[in-house]
Amino acid sequence: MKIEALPVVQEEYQLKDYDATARDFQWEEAEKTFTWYETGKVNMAYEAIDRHAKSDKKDKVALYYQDADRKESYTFGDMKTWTDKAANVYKEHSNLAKGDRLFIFMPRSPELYFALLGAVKMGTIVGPLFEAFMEGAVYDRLLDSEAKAIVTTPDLLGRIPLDRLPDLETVFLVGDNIKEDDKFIDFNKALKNASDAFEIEWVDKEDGLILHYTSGSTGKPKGILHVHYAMVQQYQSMKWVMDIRDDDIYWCTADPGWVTGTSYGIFGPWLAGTTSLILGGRFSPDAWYKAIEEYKITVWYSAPTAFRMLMGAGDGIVKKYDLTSLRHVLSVGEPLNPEVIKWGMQVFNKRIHDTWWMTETGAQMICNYGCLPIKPGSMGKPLPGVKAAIIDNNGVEVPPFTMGNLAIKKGWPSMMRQVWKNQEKFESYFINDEWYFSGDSAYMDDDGYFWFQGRVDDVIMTSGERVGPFEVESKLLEHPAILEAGVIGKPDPVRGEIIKAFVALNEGYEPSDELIEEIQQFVKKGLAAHAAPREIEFKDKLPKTRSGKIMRRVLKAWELQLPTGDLSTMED
Ligand code: 6R9
Repeated sequence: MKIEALPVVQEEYQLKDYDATARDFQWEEAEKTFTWYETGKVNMAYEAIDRHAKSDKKDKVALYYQDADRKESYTFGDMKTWTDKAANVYKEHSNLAKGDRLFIFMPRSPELYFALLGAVKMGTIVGPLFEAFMEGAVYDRLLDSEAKAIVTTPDLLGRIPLDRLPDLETVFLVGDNIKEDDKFIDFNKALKNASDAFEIEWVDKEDGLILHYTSGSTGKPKGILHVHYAMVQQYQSMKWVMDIRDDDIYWCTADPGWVTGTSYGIFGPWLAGTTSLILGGRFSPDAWYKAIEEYKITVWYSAPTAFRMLMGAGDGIVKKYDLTSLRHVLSVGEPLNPEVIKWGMQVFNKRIHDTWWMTETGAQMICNYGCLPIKPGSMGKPLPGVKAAIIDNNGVEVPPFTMGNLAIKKGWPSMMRQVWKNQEKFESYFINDEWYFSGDSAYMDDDGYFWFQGRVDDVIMTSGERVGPFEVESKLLEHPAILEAGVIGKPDPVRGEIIKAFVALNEGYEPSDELIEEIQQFVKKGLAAHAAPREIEFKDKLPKTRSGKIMRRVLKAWELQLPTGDLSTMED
């Protein structure tokens, strides 16, 4: 498939010369940005908040918060006050100490951000949870990490099986009319009464910061631990990938239950001293476009599933809003279909910059930069300082255009440091103590751009041909009838596997045999005969994670009538 690269559209980016920087850059240079480089005193919350509160950024807005009921703003000075108070709340009302685990289980609100950064100031390891988690998911995570405290709301309390969590000593409740005792503390009341003077806990660069649980295809979710030092890469990528500047108004749409909502919803932007919007509540095209218009968002980080939903809402609604403030639009979480990039060019007049990374990598790894042309459908090139390659199962690099394991040379700054209490699992990610195996399958072209194909276990082998499900899904999405598509390999006695597509239709389209035939022809003509799905099944909605990933393993389990495995991260 011939793909026209979208050219660079603007002259000046902070990353000016990709090739030269990729050749010469040393992480040591990025470390010099931080006060600890000179003082030796490290804490993520100091670098993200206190440092700015002591500078001329004191009165700059750090956080705009808005949901259906609240509309507030907090300067870096305010953020220092509230996070110091939160840290004092923990100090007064619990036995939390450095290295202990505190979980946060609540919808987005300013208090969530105070609670999280306050805990970081204590040297506590924070475990953020999606508010939609049900009891089983909450239990697994709190038990595995031996959590000592949790910040939650009265509404969610019923999903925390307190009697089965012996280590959980303190429950901070964010809400009204809280009945208090030794275990249950009224967080808002305590916050109001707490002193705003807190001696921050200095930690080691390699001390634990955040614990994100992520599900594999089998087994229990694993706790991925990141350390304070991750700031080096989170900050640097804000500059080079997000191209963030002092006067930007930045909006990351991700929930902090997902790594994107912490690395780039909390740490990254505030390390860079950025004004950041947090929009609470549920997705709605009107509310989202209105937020861009009202806050004059300049840099916007979202996900393909959200872009596809906006696309599905139609162009009529786009025209109601002024979106001209947008300067830089980025995407993460799933492959970014060329169709979506085309739509972005039409409605925002902007290229959407794809970024690839994982919970385990802690920060962006393979990205499209302002200073480089974008090849729609490609994830882009490695962050300067990061070495990515396609390797075979023995850890040997393969030639361009050969599909293989997407791997990263061990040792980038924001790399996970542990799988909680599971050294064996941690080690299983690495080969020859040299390469980190992402579990994604991809190829590299002769310009050094990487092209995602699917999770290694999603790649389809049909009549001896390897087919990446993403390519087929992208082609399916170009068909006017199709809103969402998920593609799997279905075992077949003759062909090894055949391609089966699950599709959800746009409004105004009905399932029919003619439509199946039409879609098959569409993929055959547009992509390749062997890539056309032999079976197509219509669904109202596809199973997705809360971060918007189509759960191909669930489609596969449905198809084969197998158990679906851990579903705790699936959206409602
Ligand atoms: C940040 C995040 C990681 C997995 C990853 C890959 C998929 C993420 C992608 C992408 C294609 C991109 N993924 N970004 N696939 N193109 N730009 O998403 O972390 O939730 O741990 O997921 O997501 O399969 O391996 P996480």
